[in-house]
Amino acid sequence: MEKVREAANTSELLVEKRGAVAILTLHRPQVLNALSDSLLREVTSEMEQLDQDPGVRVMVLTGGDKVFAAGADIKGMAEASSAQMQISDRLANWERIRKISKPIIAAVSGYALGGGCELAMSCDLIVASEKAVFGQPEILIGVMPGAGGTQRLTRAIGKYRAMEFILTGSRFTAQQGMEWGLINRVVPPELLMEEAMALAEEIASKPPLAVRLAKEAVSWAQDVELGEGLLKERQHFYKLFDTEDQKEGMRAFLEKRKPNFKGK
Ligand code: DAK
Repeated sequence: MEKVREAANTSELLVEKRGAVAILTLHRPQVLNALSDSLLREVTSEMEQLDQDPGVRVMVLTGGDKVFAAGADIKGMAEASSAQMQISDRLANWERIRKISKPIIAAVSGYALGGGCELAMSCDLIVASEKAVFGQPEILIGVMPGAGGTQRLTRAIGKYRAMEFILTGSRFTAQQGMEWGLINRVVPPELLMEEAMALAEEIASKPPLAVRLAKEAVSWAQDVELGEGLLKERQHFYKLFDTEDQKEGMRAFLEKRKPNFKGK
Protein backbone atom coordinates (compact mmCIF):
# COMPACT_ATOMS: atom_id res chain seq x y z
CA MET A 1 0.00 0.00 0.00
CA GLU A 2 1.30 3.45 -0.89
CA LYS A 3 1.74 5.83 2.01
CA VAL A 4 -1.05 8.27 2.76
CA ARG A 5 -0.13 11.65 1.41
CA GLU A 6 -1.67 15.01 1.88
CA ALA A 7 -2.84 16.66 -1.28
CA ALA A 8 -1.97 20.22 -2.30
CA ASN A 9 -0.11 20.93 0.95
CA THR A 10 -3.10 20.98 3.24
CA SER A 11 -4.47 18.43 5.62
CA GLU A 12 -8.07 18.78 4.45
CA LEU A 13 -7.89 16.10 1.79
CA LEU A 14 -6.10 12.80 2.26
CA VAL A 15 -5.19 10.66 -0.70
CA GLU A 16 -4.16 7.05 -0.54
CA LYS A 17 -3.58 4.48 -3.25
CA ARG A 18 -4.38 0.83 -2.79
CA GLY A 19 -3.44 -1.04 -5.92
CA ALA A 20 -5.41 0.46 -8.79
CA VAL A 21 -7.83 2.27 -6.46
CA ALA A 22 -7.26 5.79 -5.13
CA ILE A 23 -9.11 6.81 -1.97
CA LEU A 24 -9.80 10.50 -1.37
CA THR A 25 -10.88 11.38 2.15
CA LEU A 26 -12.38 14.75 3.04
CA HIS A 27 -10.89 15.82 6.33
CA ARG A 28 -12.35 18.92 8.00
CA PRO A 29 -13.83 17.16 11.02
CA GLN A 30 -14.31 20.35 13.05
CA VAL A 31 -16.95 21.58 10.56
CA LEU A 32 -18.33 18.18 9.50
CA ASN A 33 -16.30 18.27 6.26
CA ALA A 34 -18.04 21.46 5.08
CA LEU A 35 -16.87 22.08 1.54
CA SER A 36 -14.96 25.33 1.47
CA ASP A 37 -13.91 26.70 -1.91
CA SER A 38 -10.35 25.54 -1.27
CA LEU A 39 -11.37 22.01 -0.29
CA LEU A 40 -13.61 21.68 -3.34
CA ARG A 41 -10.75 22.96 -5.51
CA GLU A 42 -8.40 20.39 -3.99
CA VAL A 43 -10.85 17.56 -4.58
CA THR A 44 -11.20 18.63 -8.19
CA SER A 45 -7.47 19.01 -8.85
CA GLU A 46 -6.68 15.73 -7.16
CA MET A 47 -9.32 13.89 -9.16
CA GLU A 48 -7.95 15.38 -12.37
CA GLN A 49 -4.42 14.24 -11.50
CA LEU A 50 -5.63 10.75 -10.63
CA ASP A 51 -7.59 10.69 -13.88
CA GLN A 52 -4.26 11.06 -15.70
CA ASP A 53 -2.43 8.53 -13.53
CA PRO A 54 -2.13 5.25 -15.45
CA GLY A 55 -1.77 3.32 -12.18
CA VAL A 56 -5.24 4.36 -11.02
CA ARG A 57 -8.40 2.87 -12.48
CA VAL A 58 -11.10 3.78 -9.97
CA MET A 59 -11.49 6.46 -7.28
CA VAL A 60 -13.33 6.22 -3.98
CA LEU A 61 -14.42 9.48 -2.36
CA THR A 62 -15.31 9.39 1.31
CA GLY A 63 -15.57 11.60 4.36
CA GLY A 64 -14.61 8.87 6.80
CA ASP A 65 -16.93 7.00 9.12
CA LYS A 66 -18.60 9.96 10.88
CA VAL A 67 -19.70 12.37 8.18
CA PHE A 68 -19.49 12.63 4.40
CA ALA A 69 -20.00 16.40 4.12
CA ALA A 70 -22.52 18.77 5.73
CA GLY A 71 -22.62 20.94 2.61
CA ALA A 72 -20.86 24.00 1.33
CA ASP A 73 -19.15 26.05 4.03
CA ILE A 74 -21.92 28.40 5.14
CA LYS A 75 -19.38 30.67 6.85
CA GLY A 76 -17.64 31.26 3.53
CA MET A 77 -20.79 32.38 1.72
CA ALA A 78 -23.09 33.89 4.36
CA GLU A 79 -22.26 37.49 3.40
CA ALA A 80 -21.48 36.93 -0.28
CA SER A 81 -23.23 38.85 -3.03
CA SER A 82 -24.80 37.17 -6.03
CA ALA A 83 -21.95 38.46 -8.20
CA GLN A 84 -19.31 37.10 -5.84
CA MET A 85 -20.97 33.68 -5.89
CA GLN A 86 -21.09 33.74 -9.66
CA ILE A 87 -17.48 34.70 -10.21
CA SER A 88 -16.12 32.21 -7.67
CA ASP A 89 -14.74 29.09 -9.32
CA ARG A 90 -17.13 26.82 -7.44
CA LEU A 91 -19.34 26.05 -10.38
CA ALA A 92 -16.31 25.41 -12.59
CA ASN A 93 -15.10 22.84 -10.07
CA TRP A 94 -18.36 20.91 -10.28
CA GLU A 95 -18.11 20.94 -14.07
CA ARG A 96 -14.56 19.62 -13.87
CA ILE A 97 -15.68 16.75 -11.62
CA ARG A 98 -18.32 15.90 -14.21
CA LYS A 99 -15.58 15.49 -16.81
CA ILE A 100 -13.53 12.93 -14.85
CA SER A 101 -13.35 9.85 -17.05
CA LYS A 102 -12.59 7.18 -14.44
CA PRO A 103 -15.37 5.81 -12.26
CA ILE A 104 -15.78 7.48 -8.88
CA ILE A 105 -17.51 5.70 -6.01
CA ALA A 106 -18.85 7.75 -3.11
CA ALA A 107 -18.54 5.91 0.21
CA VAL A 108 -20.96 7.78 2.46
CA SER A 109 -21.45 7.59 6.20
CA GLY A 110 -23.21 10.19 8.36
CA TYR A 111 -24.49 13.42 6.86
CA ALA A 112 -24.40 14.05 3.12
CA LEU A 113 -26.29 17.33 3.02
CA GLY A 114 -26.59 20.16 0.51
CA GLY A 115 -23.33 20.33 -1.42
CA GLY A 116 -22.35 17.09 0.33
CA CYS A 117 -25.34 15.29 -1.16
CA GLU A 118 -24.56 16.95 -4.50
CA LEU A 119 -20.96 15.78 -4.29
CA ALA A 120 -22.06 12.19 -3.61
CA MET A 121 -24.46 12.44 -6.56
CA SER A 122 -21.64 13.72 -8.77
CA CYS A 123 -20.00 10.34 -8.29
CA ASP A 124 -20.92 7.36 -10.44
CA LEU A 125 -21.92 4.93 -7.74
CA ILE A 126 -22.89 5.44 -4.11
CA VAL A 127 -22.18 2.96 -1.34
CA ALA A 128 -23.70 4.10 1.95
CA SER A 129 -23.51 3.00 5.54
CA GLU A 130 -26.72 2.42 7.49
CA LYS A 131 -25.85 5.65 9.32
CA ALA A 132 -25.82 7.79 6.18
CA VAL A 133 -28.35 10.63 5.99
CA PHE A 134 -29.02 12.51 2.76
CA GLY A 135 -30.78 15.77 2.08
CA GLN A 136 -30.88 19.12 0.36
CA PRO A 137 -31.54 21.49 3.28
CA GLU A 138 -30.64 24.71 1.43
CA ILE A 139 -34.25 25.92 1.64
CA LEU A 140 -33.85 26.10 5.43
CA ILE A 141 -31.11 28.71 5.06
CA GLY A 142 -32.84 30.81 2.43
CA VAL A 143 -31.49 29.34 -0.78
CA MET A 144 -31.86 26.24 -2.97
CA PRO A 145 -29.49 23.61 -4.35
CA GLY A 146 -26.98 25.13 -6.78
CA ALA A 147 -24.61 22.30 -7.67
CA GLY A 148 -26.90 19.84 -9.33
CA GLY A 149 -29.28 18.88 -6.51
CA THR A 150 -32.50 19.81 -8.28
CA GLN A 151 -31.42 17.94 -11.42
CA ARG A 152 -29.57 14.88 -10.16
CA LEU A 153 -31.83 14.11 -7.22
CA THR A 154 -34.92 14.47 -9.40
CA ARG A 155 -33.50 12.21 -12.11
CA ALA A 156 -32.52 9.63 -9.50
CA ILE A 157 -35.58 9.47 -7.24
CA GLY A 158 -38.31 11.11 -9.32
CA LYS A 159 -39.94 14.53 -9.40
CA TYR A 160 -42.43 14.16 -6.58
CA ARG A 161 -40.05 12.81 -3.97
CA ALA A 162 -37.29 15.24 -4.98
CA MET A 163 -39.75 18.15 -4.88
CA GLU A 164 -40.72 17.28 -1.32
CA PHE A 165 -37.13 16.98 -0.06
CA ILE A 166 -35.98 20.14 -1.81
CA LEU A 167 -38.97 22.25 -0.77
CA THR A 168 -39.02 21.06 2.85
CA GLY A 169 -35.31 20.48 3.44
CA SER A 170 -36.13 17.18 5.15
CA ARG A 171 -33.71 14.29 5.06
CA PHE A 172 -33.84 10.67 3.93
CA THR A 173 -31.99 7.57 4.97
CA ALA A 174 -29.58 5.36 3.04
CA GLN A 175 -32.19 2.60 2.99
CA GLN A 176 -34.78 4.94 1.44
CA GLY A 177 -32.19 6.16 -1.06
CA MET A 178 -31.47 2.59 -2.06
CA GLU A 179 -35.15 1.73 -2.51
CA TRP A 180 -35.55 4.80 -4.73
CA GLY A 181 -32.54 4.05 -6.94
CA LEU A 182 -30.03 6.61 -5.69
CA ILE A 183 -27.84 4.29 -3.64
CA ASN A 184 -26.16 1.14 -4.91
CA ARG A 185 -25.52 -0.62 -1.60
CA VAL A 186 -26.27 -0.06 2.08
CA VAL A 187 -23.94 -1.74 4.55
CA PRO A 188 -23.21 -1.69 8.28
CA PRO A 189 -20.91 1.27 9.08
CA GLU A 190 -17.91 -0.91 9.87
CA LEU A 191 -18.11 -2.52 6.41
CA LEU A 192 -18.43 0.71 4.41
CA MET A 193 -14.88 0.95 3.09
CA GLU A 194 -14.58 -2.78 2.62
CA GLU A 195 -17.68 -2.82 0.43
CA ALA A 196 -16.69 0.31 -1.49
CA MET A 197 -13.22 -1.14 -2.07
CA ALA A 198 -14.62 -4.48 -3.20
CA LEU A 199 -16.79 -2.71 -5.76
CA ALA A 200 -13.88 -0.47 -6.81
CA GLU A 201 -11.54 -3.44 -7.22
CA GLU A 202 -14.09 -5.33 -9.22
CA ILE A 203 -14.46 -2.41 -11.64
CA ALA A 204 -10.68 -1.88 -11.66
CA SER A 205 -10.24 -5.45 -12.92
CA LYS A 206 -12.29 -4.69 -16.04
CA PRO A 207 -10.81 -3.38 -19.31
CA PRO A 208 -10.21 0.32 -18.54
CA LEU A 209 -10.98 1.72 -21.98
CA ALA A 210 -14.32 -0.07 -22.07
CA VAL A 211 -15.03 1.10 -18.51
CA ARG A 212 -14.26 4.68 -19.46
CA LEU A 213 -16.44 4.72 -22.56
CA ALA A 214 -19.25 2.86 -20.78
CA LYS A 215 -19.21 5.40 -17.94
CA GLU A 216 -19.50 8.20 -20.45
CA ALA A 217 -22.31 6.48 -22.32
CA VAL A 218 -24.34 5.79 -19.16
CA SER A 219 -23.91 9.43 -18.15
CA TRP A 220 -25.33 10.53 -21.51
CA ALA A 221 -28.54 8.72 -20.66
CA GLN A 222 -29.20 11.53 -18.20
CA ASP A 223 -28.07 14.30 -20.50
CA VAL A 224 -29.29 13.71 -24.01
CA GLU A 225 -32.39 12.61 -25.87
CA LEU A 226 -32.69 8.84 -26.49
CA GLY A 227 -31.88 8.86 -30.21
CA GLU A 228 -28.70 10.86 -29.67
CA GLY A 229 -27.72 8.68 -26.71
CA LEU A 230 -28.16 5.51 -28.77
CA LEU A 231 -26.09 6.96 -31.58
CA LYS A 232 -23.28 7.96 -29.23
CA GLU A 233 -23.43 4.58 -27.51
CA ARG A 234 -22.94 2.81 -30.84
CA GLN A 235 -19.97 5.02 -31.72
CA HIS A 236 -18.28 4.12 -28.44
CA PHE A 237 -19.11 0.44 -29.00
CA TYR A 238 -17.40 0.49 -32.42
CA LYS A 239 -14.37 2.34 -31.01
CA LEU A 240 -13.70 -0.51 -28.63
CA PHE A 241 -13.08 -2.84 -31.58
CA ASP A 242 -9.86 -0.88 -32.13
CA THR A 243 -8.56 -1.95 -28.72
CA GLU A 244 -6.35 -4.88 -27.79
CA ASP A 245 -8.54 -5.52 -24.77
CA GLN A 246 -11.54 -6.28 -27.01
CA LYS A 247 -9.49 -8.90 -28.91
CA GLU A 248 -8.12 -10.27 -25.65
CA GLY A 249 -11.55 -10.38 -23.97
CA MET A 250 -13.29 -12.17 -26.81
CA ARG A 251 -10.38 -14.56 -27.56
CA ALA A 252 -10.09 -15.44 -23.87
CA PHE A 253 -13.78 -16.28 -23.82
CA LEU A 254 -13.42 -18.56 -26.83
CA GLU A 255 -10.27 -20.17 -25.43
CA LYS A 256 -12.01 -20.66 -22.08
CA ARG A 257 -9.39 -18.74 -20.09
CA LYS A 258 -9.30 -15.58 -17.98
CA PRO A 259 -8.63 -12.39 -19.97
CA ASN A 260 -5.55 -10.32 -19.26
CA PHE A 261 -6.60 -6.71 -19.88
CA LYS A 262 -3.87 -4.14 -20.49
CA GLY A 263 -5.78 -0.94 -21.04
CA LYS A 264 -4.76 -0.78 -24.71
N1 DAK B 1 -20.82 25.05 6.93
C1 DAK B 1 -20.04 25.51 7.92
N2 DAK B 1 -19.96 24.96 9.15
C2 DAK B 1 -20.73 23.88 9.38
C3 DAK B 1 -21.58 23.33 8.40
C4 DAK B 1 -21.61 23.96 7.11
N3 DAK B 1 -22.34 23.51 6.10
N4 DAK B 1 -22.22 22.28 8.94
C5 DAK B 1 -21.78 22.16 10.18
N5 DAK B 1 -20.88 23.12 10.47
C6 DAK B 1 -20.17 23.36 11.72
C7 DAK B 1 -21.08 23.92 12.79
O1 DAK B 1 -21.19 25.31 12.66
C8 DAK B 1 -20.35 23.51 14.04
O2 DAK B 1 -19.27 24.38 14.25
P1 DAK B 1 -18.94 24.95 15.76
O3 DAK B 1 -20.21 25.54 16.26
O4 DAK B 1 -18.52 23.70 16.52
O5 DAK B 1 -17.83 25.91 15.54
C9 DAK B 1 -19.77 22.15 13.69
O6 DAK B 1 -19.74 22.10 12.26
C10 DAK B 1 -20.62 20.99 14.19
O7 DAK B 1 -21.95 21.20 13.71
P2 DAK B 1 -23.23 21.16 14.68
O8 DAK B 1 -22.88 21.58 16.06
O9 DAK B 1 -24.31 21.89 14.01
O10 DAK B 1 -23.49 19.57 14.69
P3 DAK B 1 -24.88 18.83 14.88
O11 DAK B 1 -24.52 17.38 14.99
O12 DAK B 1 -25.70 19.46 15.97
O13 DAK B 1 -25.68 19.06 13.52
C11 DAK B 1 -25.95 19.17 11.08
C12 DAK B 1 -25.21 18.54 12.31
C13 DAK B 1 -25.26 18.62 9.83
C14 DAK B 1 -27.40 18.72 11.09
C15 DAK B 1 -25.85 20.71 11.18
O14 DAK B 1 -24.47 21.06 11.39
C16 DAK B 1 -26.34 21.39 9.95
O15 DAK B 1 -27.54 21.52 9.76
N6 DAK B 1 -25.40 21.86 9.12
C17 DAK B 1 -25.72 22.65 7.94
C18 DAK B 1 -26.28 21.77 6.85
C19 DAK B 1 -26.65 22.59 5.63
O16 DAK B 1 -27.46 23.51 5.68
N7 DAK B 1 -26.03 22.26 4.49
C20 DAK B 1 -26.24 22.97 3.24
C21 DAK B 1 -25.31 24.13 3.14
S1 DAK B 1 -25.63 25.12 1.68
C22 DAK B 1 -22.70 26.62 -5.25
C23 DAK B 1 -23.33 25.41 -5.39
C24 DAK B 1 -23.74 24.72 -4.26
C25 DAK B 1 -23.55 25.24 -2.99
C26 DAK B 1 -22.90 26.44 -2.87
C27 DAK B 1 -22.49 27.14 -3.99
N8 DAK B 1 -22.29 27.33 -6.42
C28 DAK B 1 -22.55 26.71 -7.74
C29 DAK B 1 -21.57 28.55 -6.37
C30 DAK B 1 -24.02 24.48 -1.84
C31 DAK B 1 -24.66 25.04 -0.82
C32 DAK B 1 -24.85 24.29 0.44
O17 DAK B 1 -24.43 23.14 0.58
